[in-house]
Amino acid sequence: MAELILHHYDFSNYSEKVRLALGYKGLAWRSVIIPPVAPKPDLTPLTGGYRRTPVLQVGADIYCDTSLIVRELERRHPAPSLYPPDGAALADAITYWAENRLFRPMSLYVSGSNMDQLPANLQSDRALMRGLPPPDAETMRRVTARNAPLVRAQLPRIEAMLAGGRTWIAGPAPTVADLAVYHALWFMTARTTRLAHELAPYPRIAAWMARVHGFGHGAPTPMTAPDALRVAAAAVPEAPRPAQPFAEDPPLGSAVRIRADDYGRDPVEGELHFIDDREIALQRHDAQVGDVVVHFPRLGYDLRPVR
Ligand SMILES: N[C@@H](CCC(=O)N[C@@H](CS)C(=O)NCC(=O)O)C(=O)O
Repeated sequence: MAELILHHYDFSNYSEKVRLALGYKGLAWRSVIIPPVAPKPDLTPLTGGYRRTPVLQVGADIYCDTSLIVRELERRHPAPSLYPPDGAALADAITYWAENRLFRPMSLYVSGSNMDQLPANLQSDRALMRGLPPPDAETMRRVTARNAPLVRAQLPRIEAMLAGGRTWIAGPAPTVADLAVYHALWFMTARTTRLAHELAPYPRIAAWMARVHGFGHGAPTPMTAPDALRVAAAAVPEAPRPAQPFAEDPPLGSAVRIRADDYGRDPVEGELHFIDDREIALQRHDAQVGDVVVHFPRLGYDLRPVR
């Protein structure tokens, strides 16, 4: 069976979500460390332009965005489940809240509080990724001050989610929602303990974070980026499952372009290879790695025909 290859870097919180999913499922995987800022010359041949982190590679199949990556891990390795039938829909909704409403102010508060610890070009890269001018020190100070209260206002709500003896966020068993809420909070103290005082008043959060941390990261072994490209070049993409398009979707085999609908909107072009209510996959040819299929979640991505 083809190996699971995760393209990631250590302080990436979305990568932490996937590393914990690999740990929960007890999986072995290969670890390719990618740059935290663009350009990413060893990733682009695989994705065709998508630059966000992490990316999962299985042979010549490339999975973008953690909302698809964790589901793909579940499809390939169903047990133990992160999407139990009675909790999965609620877990998806909580995940959406955690990664949009909670994490955005968190990332601004944390980055603004740790400016002296971050790679010099990180803030300008992230601004460019959102189509904004690079922030100066005064702008960062104001952004930090605006976002700290938005984080602080939400922490008691998370503590409340764990009230009444609840062990996990979305029900009696762990779900993807535990990973989503955890990675947003993990980001707070991943680089420095400067903001640890924000979490200190919440004993249930602390005990629950220790439980999620306990999933571990599975069994990673390092792989170089050139070796990952060689794996893709030597593999052929897996045969697609039967497509289940909506009437409005472009036809299979037609030329399409897909991009994130929020930030990091670099487009990827190819032929529509598979589509259903959760996933969109494009086949593309790359001079370095040959034919690859790049998979995206349906929600959060903008799909258009190329005319
Ligand atoms: N919706 C995406 C968000 C991924 C994301 O924003 N990742 C951050 C790193 S944690 C990123 O891509 N930053 C820019 C970069 O790494 O180039 C997902 O779930 O994978």
